[in-house]
Amino acid sequence: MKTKISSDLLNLIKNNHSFLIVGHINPEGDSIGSSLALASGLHKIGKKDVRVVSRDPVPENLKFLPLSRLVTHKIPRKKYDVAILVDCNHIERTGFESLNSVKTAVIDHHVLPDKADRSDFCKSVSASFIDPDAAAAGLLVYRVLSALNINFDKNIATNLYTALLVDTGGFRYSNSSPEALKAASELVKSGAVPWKYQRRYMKTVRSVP
Ligand SMILES: [Mn+2]
Repeated sequence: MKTKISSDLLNLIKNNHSFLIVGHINPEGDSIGSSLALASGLHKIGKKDVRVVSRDPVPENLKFLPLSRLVTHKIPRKKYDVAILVDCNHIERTGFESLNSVKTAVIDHHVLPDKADRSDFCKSVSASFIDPDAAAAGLLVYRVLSALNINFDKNIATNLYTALLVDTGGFRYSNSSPEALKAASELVKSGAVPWKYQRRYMKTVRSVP
C-alpha cells in the first residue's frame, strides 16, 4: 500500500511563500534531482522564493541536470517560511546546524529512527511524507507534484527521471517497482531522454541508494 501524502504537507506548500529545499551531504542523483524538481514545481505554482541548498557540491556527473547551477551551499541569513528536507529525514544528514526557517517538512524514503531515539528535530517537523517502500525520494516528489496538479516540463522530468535512475541502479535493483517504472514512463512522455542520462551518469556511477 502506498503511503498517503499528508494533507498537512500539501497545505504547508499551498499556504506559504518562501521555501528552502535541503538535501543530504555527499549528494547523489536522488537528492539533487528530487530537490531541483521540487523547486521547479513550486515555481510553477507561483512560489517565487525557492532556494535549493546542498552543503556539498553537485558531483561532476550530475552537472548536466537542468538548473543544477542554481544549487547553493549555505543556509541564507534570511528566514524562510518552510525548509523541506528531501531524501533525508534528519538535520544531521543535511550537514547544517540550523535551517533558519519558521517550519520544517520532510519528504523521504528512509526509515525514521526508533521512536525512543527521535530527537527534538524530529518532533519539530510540521509535516512529513515518508515512505520507506518508495524506490526514490524522486518518486515521492513525483507524487507531491502530481497531487498539486503541476504539469511536468522537461526540466522536472529530467531531474525526476535521473533520481529514479540512480536510486534503482538503472532499474536493476529490487526496488524497481511497477510504480517506479510507470513514473519513468510518464517522465519520458514529459521529455526525459533515458539513453542520454544513462550515458552521462552511469559511466561514473557510485550508487548509494
Ligand atoms: Mn534516495
